[in-house]
Amino acid sequence: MARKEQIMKRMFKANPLVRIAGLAIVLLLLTGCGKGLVEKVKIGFVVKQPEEPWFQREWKFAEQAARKYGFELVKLEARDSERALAVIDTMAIQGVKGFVICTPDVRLGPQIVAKTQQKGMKVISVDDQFVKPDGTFMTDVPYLGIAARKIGEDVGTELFKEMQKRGWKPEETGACVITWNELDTTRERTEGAIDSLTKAGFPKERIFTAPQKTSDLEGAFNAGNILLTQQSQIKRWLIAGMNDSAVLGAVRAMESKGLGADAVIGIGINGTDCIGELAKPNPTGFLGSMLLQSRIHGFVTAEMMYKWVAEGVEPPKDTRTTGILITREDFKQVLTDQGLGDLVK
Ligand code: FCA
Repeated sequence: MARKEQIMKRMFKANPLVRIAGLAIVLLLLTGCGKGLVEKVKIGFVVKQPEEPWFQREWKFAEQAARKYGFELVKLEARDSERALAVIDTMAIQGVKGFVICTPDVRLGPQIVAKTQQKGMKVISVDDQFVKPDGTFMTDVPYLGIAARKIGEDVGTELFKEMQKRGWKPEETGACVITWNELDTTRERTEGAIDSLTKAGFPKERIFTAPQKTSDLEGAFNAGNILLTQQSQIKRWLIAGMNDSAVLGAVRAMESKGLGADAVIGIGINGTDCIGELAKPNPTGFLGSMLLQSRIHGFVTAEMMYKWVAEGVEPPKDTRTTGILITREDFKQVLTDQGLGDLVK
């Protein structure tokens, strides 16, 4: 051992180049410039409603991307605007290079972008697209969302088909559309459902919109209740809404008025937030849901951000995903095929 040390000492003395190189390595490590050599890239994933299974799935799939590419995923929730801006600071301090966000308020877009740029980070918006103060979209920020109108139209088409299958007359049926018009992606869904119902021949005057005050099941329940009190003469209903929670809330409101599976046909959107409902031993008024592709929303956005940060590959500015109908009969199989098998185990 002593001999080894002697040799080292002699080497250092003898070769100034070795000494300089050694000194440089020490300096690099001390100043943190060598960090990249040992530390993983950090990517953030911020969601507005972490209690919704939809957002939990996005996180889960983003984690798969983190494992595949070897980056670190920082998951954060932001239920309001203040928190959304605060988490950008948190991420900057943690050394996050870029993040994916479903913002609690799309009008916060310009502030999010300004803060992100100021911190030298990158941002991709998922699900809910940022808007400018004049209400138009911030199309320069990469966005991945759903083909909202088409998916809404499909809800309307399926509702109409099921109504016909049951032999209900449109003039004896009502359509309850729970709306959330704060967001374009949600407004387009319910507008699409209304469009396709009317195109199929459902009477326009029998379509009733009921706005949610809060974007959760309770908000939809209250909206549904108000409508049912106003239209108590209608005994058969179709239900559409922006997502599973919206339709489930209205289904619960119908049940509270004694209208069950034989009087109600509801179709949700997301497919992730209605598993318990579809698994119930007895059918309810909730017929099914348009299953969205949470894998693409979680995995692909995180992957895009990683490639942008680590390889300089710019993500596409606008990506849209589609949905497929799941019902009590096939949801277990379809979810398994879509990589969501753990939800139905
Ligand atoms: C919005 C809704 C979510 C989900 C997502 C794709 O953010 O709030 O429930 O439908 O779009």
